[in-house]
Amino acid sequence: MSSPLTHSENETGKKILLAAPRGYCAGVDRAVETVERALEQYGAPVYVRKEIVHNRYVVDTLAEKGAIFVNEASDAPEGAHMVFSAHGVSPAVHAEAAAKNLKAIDAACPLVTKVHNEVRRFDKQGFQILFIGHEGHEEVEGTMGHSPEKTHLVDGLAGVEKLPAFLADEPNLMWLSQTTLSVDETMEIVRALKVRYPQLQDPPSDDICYATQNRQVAVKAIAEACELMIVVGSKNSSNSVRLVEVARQSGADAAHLVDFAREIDPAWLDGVTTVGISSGASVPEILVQGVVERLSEFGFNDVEEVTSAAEKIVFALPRVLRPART
Ligand code: 10G
Ligand code: SF4
Repeated sequence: MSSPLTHSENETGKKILLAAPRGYCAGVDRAVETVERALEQYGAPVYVRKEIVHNRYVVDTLAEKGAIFVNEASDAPEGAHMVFSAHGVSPAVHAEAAAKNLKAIDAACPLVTKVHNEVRRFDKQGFQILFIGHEGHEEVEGTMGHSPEKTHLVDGLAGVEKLPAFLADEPNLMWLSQTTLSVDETMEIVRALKVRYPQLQDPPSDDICYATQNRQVAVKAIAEACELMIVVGSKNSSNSVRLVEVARQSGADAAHLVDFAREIDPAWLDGVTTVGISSGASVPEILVQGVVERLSEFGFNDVEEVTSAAEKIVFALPRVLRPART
């Protein structure tokens, strides 16, 4: 999408590089549509456990349509419709919902469910699992909840030292991870784990999902050319925060995370000719276009999209929300 402007029309020389892929992944698209369809099918209110995805705008928009966001399944009234967030939940949360006769709809991304299944499978096969992820994140709580006794959290490189001593003598050790981590940082942690546990086995497939990986590669492709990188995303969005880190590590002079265009500080643009833009997997494109429009007020009118991968993956909605076959 190179701008049609000639050099003389765009004398500022100021340029925007738009990373692609960016924004919504297939799991987020499915989860947001799950809440919208549930509202259409059952009427408001529909309860949602935690933020359906970690994006302020998405949550506020769904709340306006009649979704009620609660912290725990038990916070909804008896018998209500409840959607579980895209980050996935543990069996204990399903049990809590059943105890209140909730009509639960699980919007967990199928790629998170894949990790849940791996955890259960390796637990059954007698493995202890070193789970790389961020403490307190909903996905981590949900995934580790599928085998609370056999999973051990590794949060960052510092987490390697904190693992219990008995694991050194454990012959069956496997590592798995949260889906939205930095690929480079995770590999660094795995190398450190293998020094400490030479018997550690690799999982059969990547847990860091295609969307996380593609967005990081796309940011790396433009970072060096950018004096400033703006990543659109919320502060509690793990994958969005990772994009800011990747931008800094890959050569952008500065990188900032914003929920909305209005948060851009004009001082960030002092002396800047090339701004990179990306957005996390939970971010609607309308917010990115808001940033492009705001930057045009500062003379950034030349927009070039730099595409490093094509994404075609789409996930079917939860079965109860699919149209009945005729
Ligand atoms: O990046 P995190 O996990 O914080 O979530 P998000 O809602 O900002 O983005 C979508 C990713 C997931 C639903 C986690 S699999
Ligand atoms: Fe699924 Fe990956 Fe999106 Fe998470 S970030 S919802 S795992 S596609």
